[in-house]
Amino acid sequence: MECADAILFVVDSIDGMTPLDAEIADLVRGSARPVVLVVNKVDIEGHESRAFEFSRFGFEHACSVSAAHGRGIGELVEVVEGLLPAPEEEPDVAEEEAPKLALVGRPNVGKSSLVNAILDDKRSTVSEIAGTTRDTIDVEAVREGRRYILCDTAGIRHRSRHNTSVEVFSVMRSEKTIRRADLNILVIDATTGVTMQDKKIAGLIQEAQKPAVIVLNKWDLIEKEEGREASKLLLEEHVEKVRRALFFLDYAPVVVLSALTGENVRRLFTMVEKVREHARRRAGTGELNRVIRAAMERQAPPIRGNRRFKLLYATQAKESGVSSIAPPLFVMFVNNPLLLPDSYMNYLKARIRDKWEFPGLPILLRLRGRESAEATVSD
Ligand SMILES: Nc1nc2c(ncn2[C@@H]2O[C@H](COP(=O)(O)OP(=O)(O)O)[C@@H](O)[C@H]2O)c(=O)[nH]1
Ligand SMILES: [Mg+2]
Repeated sequence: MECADAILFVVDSIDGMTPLDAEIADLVRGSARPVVLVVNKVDIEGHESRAFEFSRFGFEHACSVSAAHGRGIGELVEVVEGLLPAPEEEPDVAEEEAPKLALVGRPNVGKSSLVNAILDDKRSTVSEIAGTTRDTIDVEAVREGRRYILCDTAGIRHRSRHNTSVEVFSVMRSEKTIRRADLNILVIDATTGVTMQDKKIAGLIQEAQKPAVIVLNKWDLIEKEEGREASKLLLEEHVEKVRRALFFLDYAPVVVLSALTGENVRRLFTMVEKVREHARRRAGTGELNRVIRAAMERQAPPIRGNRRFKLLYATQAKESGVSSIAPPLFVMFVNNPLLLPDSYMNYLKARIRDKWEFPGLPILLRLRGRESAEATVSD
């Protein structure tokens, strides 16, 4: 009790109150620690009344649970969270590591032009980074006191008749860049729209489960073609087309801009910051469990071989230090991870996204079983 931040005082509702319980209650009261009275073995709603006699102990916080069936665990976790000391202050933004923003996309979509547009922008100050790899050219940009590292996929300038091998090569290089990045900026040429190769690169981002923003570049050419006013009306349509073609990267917001004129480049950074902010957000355990339980009530998980999936509780994991823009990771403690199909995992992720949005971020959901050490991760 001395080294605890909080004490869970567990009693057995089937045995009822015993003299030993009363003794322990006195001990616990003298500990000067927050105490939660946990009345266990309340397996069904109808047994709630068994918990009443323990209210005589007079503890401020009490929960009835069934450890065997996972009943009331989410509520218990919520109560405990409320009693624990506040988490340590978030680190100062300025002290944070600069996120690596990779510009990826097929040749000639305007990646290097976009880097130059950022560097030319009065709001940026820039310095090249020593030790740049062969695959990318990295530069540091500072905007409004925030540092970023821009990784431009080095151009493949030599011409080749074996076009396809060059393309495969560039996709392979993209893969490496994508995995190294904290956030990928997938550049698409607005005049051509999404091509097969764009889809391949987008697929790599999705597989790598990386934060992403899609840039629809060369908008000045659409304006020139259609006229400024008319192109405004076309904007939604173009964005919709990109979304439909890259539906599997649905978490990535789309920013329309022109690297040539520099128009809307600022919006790209606003978006990157928005993604970063959401990466720092944490869903409260209580609310998360309510959202997931409501989703499960609306649509129950399928039964597999007469075994029913059971959720004990869910929580958002802390994964600090992994990346300055880490995707949100949720862990669900369940009876058996194998009982939940991927389609249902995706359903739950969609409900989490309805509630917390997480723009630009893939939602990671991990199941942890209590019957065995098995755990599965879904994309
Ligand atoms: N009109 C227009 N041309 C652009 C834009 N961005 C890039 N370009 C042109 O597209 C070509 C390829 O650009 P580059 O930045 O080298 O593409 P990268 O291969 O993706 O790095 C160059 O001729 C650029 O001038 C843009 O926003 N508008
Ligand atoms: Mg280039």
